[in-house]
Amino acid sequence: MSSNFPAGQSPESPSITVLSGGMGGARFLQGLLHGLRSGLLPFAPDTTVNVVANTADDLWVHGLKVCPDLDTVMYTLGDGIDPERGWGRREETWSVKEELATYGVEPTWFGLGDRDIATHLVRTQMLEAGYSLSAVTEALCQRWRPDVRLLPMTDDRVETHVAIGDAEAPSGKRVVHFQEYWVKLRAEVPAEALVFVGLDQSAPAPGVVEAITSAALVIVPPSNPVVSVGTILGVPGIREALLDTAAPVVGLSPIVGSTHVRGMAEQMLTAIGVEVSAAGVAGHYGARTQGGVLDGWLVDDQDHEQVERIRAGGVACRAVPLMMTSPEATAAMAVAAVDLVR
Ligand code: FO1
Repeated sequence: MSSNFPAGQSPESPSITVLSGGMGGARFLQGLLHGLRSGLLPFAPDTTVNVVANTADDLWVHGLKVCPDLDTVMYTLGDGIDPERGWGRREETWSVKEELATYGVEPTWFGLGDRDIATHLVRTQMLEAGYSLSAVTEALCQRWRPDVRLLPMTDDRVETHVAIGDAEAPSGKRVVHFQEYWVKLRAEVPAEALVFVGLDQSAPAPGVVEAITSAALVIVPPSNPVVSVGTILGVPGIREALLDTAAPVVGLSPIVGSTHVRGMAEQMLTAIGVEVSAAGVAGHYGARTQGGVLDGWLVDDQDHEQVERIRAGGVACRAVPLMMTSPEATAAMAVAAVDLVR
């Protein structure tokens, strides 16, 4: 019954579903769409791409709801992103931020640009009027037209908090919001533990489970395996959908050599005791045949010696260039990912 399918999808039209964080996922999506729309992938060029995006980076700041990963995907695919920063708007100005700092209003360490603030004002007003985050995201995408169906992983409030050492604290620790850890502390102190506030009580947003169970292919891009993909997998019902789907699930390693390409995956993997390597992340996600999520895993050429170990873990594996240096290079990665599991 096509009524079981989300709007715009029917049993006939296959879709590709991507579980995405912010910058890494957005850059991968640029290449995937480039490859798909130019016929480089073995899918109809008009195949729908669903994006299930992480929302645990979200935070309330200056009374506004900020959704970094949703906005990074939306701005990147809608051609509004600042290419140098990789987040926020290009042609941005910072008058409001400067005025807030002059008032001495914290946090001064989190940069909200004037154009970006308009997005948060629209989102906050709609949330306060009773719209769900999914409805807000759909409305914002009417303007940005990102060429994907952008779905928050959940409409419920979930926040990643990080426990760090604090000599002054009686417990020797204090907990900060993920954004404070990443933006203010620059992830320069060890993350001793991660707390995913609200995650266990959250539910998949409308269309998320169907986007996974009705997909022809599910991709885990080189997003942060702990605080982006890990949080998506932590929403009750999403892991089950990945085990149920007839689609192959293929991932691309965010770790090349002994560290992340960008971001703070190394610190996050270390916080949860996972080996910081392509094979370590593959083992953390697990083979779908053994209750995990992966059927296939691409590693970078320089990690080719880990391929056998990953295959031994029940996951198909190949070493290819994994540097997303251009949409064409990223499209080649997407082609390799599809080839690995078809
Ligand atoms: N990242 C920074 O390094 N500094 C910032 O001041 C900053 C502000 C910011 C505002 C809106 C937004 O959507 C993203 C922002 N980011 C900033 C990036 C953000 O921390 C990351 O996109 C993710 O949360 C981590 O991947």
